Amino acid sequence: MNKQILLVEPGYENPYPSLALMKISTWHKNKGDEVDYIKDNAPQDYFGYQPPKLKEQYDIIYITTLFTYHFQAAIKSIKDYQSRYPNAEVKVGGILATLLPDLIKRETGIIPHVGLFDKVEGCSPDYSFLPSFPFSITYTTRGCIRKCKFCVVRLLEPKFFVRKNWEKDINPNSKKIIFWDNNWLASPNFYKDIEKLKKIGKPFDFNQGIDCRLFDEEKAKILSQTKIDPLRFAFDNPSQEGYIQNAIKLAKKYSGKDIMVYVIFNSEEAYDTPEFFYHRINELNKLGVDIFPMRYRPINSIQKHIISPQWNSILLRGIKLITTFYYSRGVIRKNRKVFLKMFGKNADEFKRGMHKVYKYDKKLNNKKSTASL
Ligand code: B12
Ligand code: SF4
Repeated sequence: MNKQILLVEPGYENPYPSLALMKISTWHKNKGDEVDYIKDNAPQDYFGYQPPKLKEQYDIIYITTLFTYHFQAAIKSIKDYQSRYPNAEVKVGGILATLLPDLIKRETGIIPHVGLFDKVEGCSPDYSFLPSFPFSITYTTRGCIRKCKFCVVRLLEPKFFVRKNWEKDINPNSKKIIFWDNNWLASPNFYKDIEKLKKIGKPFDFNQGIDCRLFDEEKAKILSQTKIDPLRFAFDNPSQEGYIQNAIKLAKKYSGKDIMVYVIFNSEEAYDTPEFFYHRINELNKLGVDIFPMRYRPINSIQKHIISPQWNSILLRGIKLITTFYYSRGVIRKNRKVFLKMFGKNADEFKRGMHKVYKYDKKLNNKKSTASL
């Protein structure tokens, strides 16, 4: 008999829908089951999503989880559906569940699914719940050949492997393809993928970045002939020193594409100091690229805002204020003059500047709160 399936995306804020649930949906629909998809607290326009009329009964309820700091929202959804559907089999999985399974069990009594769900890995996403979603989402590989300590991929996807036929995940109506590969350039299928991408002809974005240590003249040339937009790299740790500068120079030699570089900071690594942060953003700004500073989120706790031993709240607040209020959407744009004004000519000026911004903001906020009393 066909089963009644409910897929639940908890009520946290996330820029993209759950690819995991979209795959699980296809898997069940292929078996002839009926599937409803619910996004708790869905924003006003969630890609044309219309909440379904929930049924009296479901056989299986799949609840996904994403960032560890979404813990409260995830637990709330799990408990809500457990009490609303006491006879259903409630399954929980995803990134938070994989990283902190004991916490899920303690709060809800459910032993979550840990790691990838092999049966659905090969399924294409079901885009039908989100009629105005403008993208196709896929990945050509899973895992990563590197094991950076601050990154959780080594725990979520311990094996690096290639996914065949990713092209079947493409929604013909989509405007752009978004790839969530952790390290595409490590793929033995890189050249085959390029051929497929040229044939498909849509713009595409490897939005987790590509590895500057594996980027060379040939790849720069080949990528310049594709619709990759933008080109994203990362300058996270000292092993990328020299490679990132070289990759940017090569990319610029062959194309005028926008370049964006992620810079993680505030991790617990000994090298992750404010001085090294300044060094990285200064190097990148000198090379004329956009920078996306990315504050480290702990991978083994539900806290969002930790302050690592090398950092302090004043510097972190200063970076946040400048990148969100002076620049926009967290991106340090390439203008050199503005950069020097905002971040200074060296690490000492940078630190002093952040203190000034912090104090100024505090004064402003104190004034505001007195005014509102
Ligand atoms: C895509 C992605 C994003 C997207 C958002 C995703 C979304 N849906 O909105 C974008 C690019 C915006 C993003 C941003 C950020 N991200 Co991010 N992101 C990812 C990424 C690359 C893939 C996640 C994904 O969807 N994979 C595809 C699906 C199919 O896989 P999956 O979810 O694992 O699901 C599988 C299994 O878990 C299982 N499963 C899932 N659900 C369920 C449910 C049931 C019931 C069952 C049985 C099985 C099951 O089945 C699936 C198939 O095998 C991961 C890294 C990674 N490789 O996982 C980082 C990751 C999740 N991101 C991370 C971080 C830190 C961030 C940022 C906070 C970074 C920052 N400091 O700014 C920002 C947050 C921005 C914001 N405003 O929210 C960290 C999370 C760490 C943590 N502590 O939680 C990760 C793990 C990266 C890392 N290298 O450490 N991210
Ligand atoms: S190279 Fe990137 S994806 Fe791979 S382990 Fe390091 S941070 Fe994670």
